[in-house]
Amino acid sequence: KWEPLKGVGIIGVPFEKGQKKYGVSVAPAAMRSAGLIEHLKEIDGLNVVDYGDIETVSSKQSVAVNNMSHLPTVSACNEQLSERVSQVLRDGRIAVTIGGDHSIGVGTVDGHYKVNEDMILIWVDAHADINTNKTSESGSVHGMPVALLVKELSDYWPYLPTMDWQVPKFSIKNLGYVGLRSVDKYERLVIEKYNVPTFAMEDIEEFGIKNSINHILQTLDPCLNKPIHVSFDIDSLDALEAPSTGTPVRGGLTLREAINLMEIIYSTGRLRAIDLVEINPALGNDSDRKRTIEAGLAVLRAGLGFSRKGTAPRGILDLPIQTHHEEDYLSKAK
Ligand code: 4U7
Ligand code: MN
Ligand code: MN
Ligand code: MN
Repeated sequence: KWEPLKGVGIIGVPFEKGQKKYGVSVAPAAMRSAGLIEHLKEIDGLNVVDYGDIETVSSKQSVAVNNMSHLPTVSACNEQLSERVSQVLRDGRIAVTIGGDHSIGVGTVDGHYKVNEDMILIWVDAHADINTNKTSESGSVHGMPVALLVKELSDYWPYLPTMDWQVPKFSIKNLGYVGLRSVDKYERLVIEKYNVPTFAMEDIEEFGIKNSINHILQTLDPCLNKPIHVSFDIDSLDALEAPSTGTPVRGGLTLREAINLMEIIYSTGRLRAIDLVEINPALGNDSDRKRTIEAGLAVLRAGLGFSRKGTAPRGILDLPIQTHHEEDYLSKAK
């Protein structure tokens, strides 16, 4: 079942219609110019293929669903994205998707589910993103992706024009949360009703990040054989670590905790998809922007096998021997 992985495939999603602020759509370009591909290629033995960006176009369809902004446009983007994620996974690569706002989680998880129905989903976020259009206070779809995906909530939605391509089949029993600290009342109701394994910030205080993620993995996948999808919202990090994001909440994960979380998930050998969303390079000053992008890169690298303790060169058992050629002396003397 676990054919050897060929490496990773990168997908950019310059999309921001799932929320109201300008700028999240610039993140894939900002991450690429910060050296995303080069940094990932530096990870020992990792083969990286860039699958490019999803074309995001504003839908001409004018159907409007109550309290759900830009649904046709969100839907069109996700339909393409789902296809692309499936493609990357079928190519034998880990699908790494760079958002974009978190509404794109609909497409990434749908695309993963279509390739492997066994998948489990770890939603790392300050927010639960499990509102329906009836419970949302904002009408922004980036607060609704989980509710759109899970089959148990399908009866709580009206018919959604343009969304026929997406049939919610993923079970809420395969979902876990890490990092929550801004949960709406009805979202909490859903978490309790379905007993979703949830490590909110206060739970992470109590158990630590390592026990928290291990508990979720154990609960969702006791036989330790299911593919893992991590949907990582940069606002799960403390606002001091990742200030350039649309809905920052203070008191979040440290970068160390997030790196450790990703290292632990990587070490299972079963991580098959990572979404990195909600980085908004248009918010904050240069230093905020730089810090947020660097944090995102560090999270990705940890999830793809970068080791903080270093990696010795492959197949080499000793350091290079000194050769006292004349040229060496000459070049050193210069
Ligand atoms: B994000 C919110 F009301 N719950 O639904 C909502 F607090 O993808 C926030 O996690 C959603 O950044 C945040 O609008 C969406 C709000
Ligand atoms: Mn989110
Ligand atoms: Mn969030
Ligand atoms: Mn946000």
